[in-house]
Amino acid sequence: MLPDNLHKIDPEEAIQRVRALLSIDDMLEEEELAVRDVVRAFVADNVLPDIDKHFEDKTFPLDVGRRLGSELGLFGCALPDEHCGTGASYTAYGVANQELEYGGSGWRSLLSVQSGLVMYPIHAYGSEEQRATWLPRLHTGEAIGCFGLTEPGSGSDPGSMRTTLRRNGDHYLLNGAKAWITNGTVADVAVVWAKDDEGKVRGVLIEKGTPGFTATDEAHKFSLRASITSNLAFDDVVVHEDQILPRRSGLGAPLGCLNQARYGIAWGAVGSARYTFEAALRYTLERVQFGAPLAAFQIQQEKLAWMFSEITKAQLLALRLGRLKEQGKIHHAHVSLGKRNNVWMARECARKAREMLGAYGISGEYPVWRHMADLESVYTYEGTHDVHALIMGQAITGISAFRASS
Ligand code: TGC
Ligand code: FAD
Repeated sequence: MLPDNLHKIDPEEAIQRVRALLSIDDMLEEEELAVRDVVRAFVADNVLPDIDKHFEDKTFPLDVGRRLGSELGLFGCALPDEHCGTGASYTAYGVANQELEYGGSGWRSLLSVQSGLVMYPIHAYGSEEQRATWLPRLHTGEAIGCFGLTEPGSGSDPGSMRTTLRRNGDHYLLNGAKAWITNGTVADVAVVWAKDDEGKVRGVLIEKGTPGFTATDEAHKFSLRASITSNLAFDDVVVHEDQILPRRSGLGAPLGCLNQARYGIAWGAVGSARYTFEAALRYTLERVQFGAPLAAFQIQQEKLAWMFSEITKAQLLALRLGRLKEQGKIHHAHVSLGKRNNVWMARECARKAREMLGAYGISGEYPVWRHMADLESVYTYEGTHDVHALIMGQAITGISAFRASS
């Protein structure tokens, strides 16, 4: 028989109470709250019901994914561009990432890649013609894009890429390979980074079906299974001048895109952490061992208090980044701070939640495992946790520690 006071706690009521305690609603504008509500409803109706099945089957429902564009207008929504911008604030865009990653990291990946890694370079570095051709279709989700920077031999060090863009008469030839590319096999357009004859990094737009361009899916993957990850190969692909992004060259061009996507991840990770925190709270209130709900034991409460503290700090950090971005004051070291801290925090929350659920922590019935597995990719892509420490270290000290000294 349980003591009376331990019977009375309804997990759903507890979750509502904790959501109110975590709330930063009074720091958000009306439009930002409206975006949150619309994306939250979309996730409840269209993502949560079958994401675990997609994770198990290693599939992603792209037709539903396109609706982030056609119905919600999220793709590229914060870009100040007549072809796609909706006037949404960067904070509204961040909040959308947070709500999507509550559902799953693969859903936030779709938004990050499409908006930050495909639409941003076309908007910021593209010609007027390239912008008019691609941005409207990418905005509605009619077209899907991918971003090819990483190669089999070049990950954290993209400056060592081997893909080349060589002049050949009145055109160029693209040769090389890209690895671990989100949405590579389904993309209508690939933004590919390659070195030209002078060794300068250039961005080129390659359409699906171009002769010499092939894409295949990554076969063995235990993380981000409900997301498409591909390898791209380029064998003497003919590239015309109008496919090259004309307004920026050098490694800073792709890195500028990463600032956009990393910003979205800093917000998204908070959503994932909220999911695993709520799962742990629900489980420990329901599960009775040694005559009481697990939530009544001090060790479990300490873990919940840790998650609550870190989620609170992380969402304040994300909001700070949003406001800095809107004021044009953000430095890429701020973005590294947000990506690094918030993904670390979400990964720790997922691990704690998994252990708090005991055996159920590895079961698809309580999908904490899926978040935990997906966060291993998020911790690695868009710059690993340690690479972001080095980026911040360089900003703090003025000394680059990327290369081993001889
Ligand atoms: P370094 O010499 O430091 O910099 C080269 C040039 O780039 C400039 N720069 C930046 N510009 C804009 N934004 C940034 N964040 C920048 N960081 C550096 C820099 O000023 C310099 O410009 P210039 O004009 O002097 O030439 O470069 P380095 O060779 O020492 O390398 C360091 C660096 C920054 C590349 C490394 O720290 C790094 O970031 N590595 C991580 C690579 C990465 O994040 N790859 C991500 C691939 S895309 C992906 O993962 C998508 S996942 C998608 C999904 O969500 O599903
Ligand atoms: P490495 O660079 O080989 O690093 C291995 C380890 O060494 C890491 O722990 C790293 O922190 C450490 N390390 C590296 N350099 C240093 C250093 N100087 N000092 C100390 N430690 C160091 N890429 C794209 O271009 N487009 C995409 O759409 C894309 N999507 C992805 C989707 C998924 C699911 C995954 C897993 C990856 C994706 N990537 C994508 C690739 C991703 O960006 C790279 O995996 C990432 O940049 C790390 O590169 P790497 O895997 O080659 O690791």
